[in-house]
Amino acid sequence: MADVGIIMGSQSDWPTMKAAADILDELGISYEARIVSAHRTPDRLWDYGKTAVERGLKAIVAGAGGAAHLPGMMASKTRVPVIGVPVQTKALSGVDSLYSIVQMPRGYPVATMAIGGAANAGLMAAQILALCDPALAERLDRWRADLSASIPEEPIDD
Ligand code: RP5
Repeated sequence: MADVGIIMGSQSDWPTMKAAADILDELGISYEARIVSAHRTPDRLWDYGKTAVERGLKAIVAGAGGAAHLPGMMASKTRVPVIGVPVQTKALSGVDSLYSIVQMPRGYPVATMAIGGAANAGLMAAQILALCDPALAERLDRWRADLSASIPEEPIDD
């Protein structure tokens, strides 16, 4: 059984959303990746949201582009926290996706990441899970310390 669901509106979102999967792999967190479109497969969206709690999902990372209704619709269907990733688009550079995801009405929040911010979505899911998983918390602390240590104090010429 997976702890995190990574869902996206289209196969074309996967190159973006894979960054969330990569982070979860690094941190040893189980996940499933599914194509669930708000517009093209609404029944799949409904079933996914309806069964999310009973299937044991603890966070859902949802990415979509353009008229990006997937994260918000998923948040309306389950109390599992939904982390939204606006996928970059050609016509409007992903601002359309961002606005579609971030402006949720009171009662149904989506934790919205930056445009293309799937890696941070994976980290946010990890931080939620770490609240109740001391071993994961330790791995996450180490991951953050390693990142910090990799930043040089002084810039170098190229
Ligand atoms: C959205 O429309 C998807 O999330 C995707 O970002 C965008 C384009 O989808 P495709 O036409 O590439 O399938 O539903």
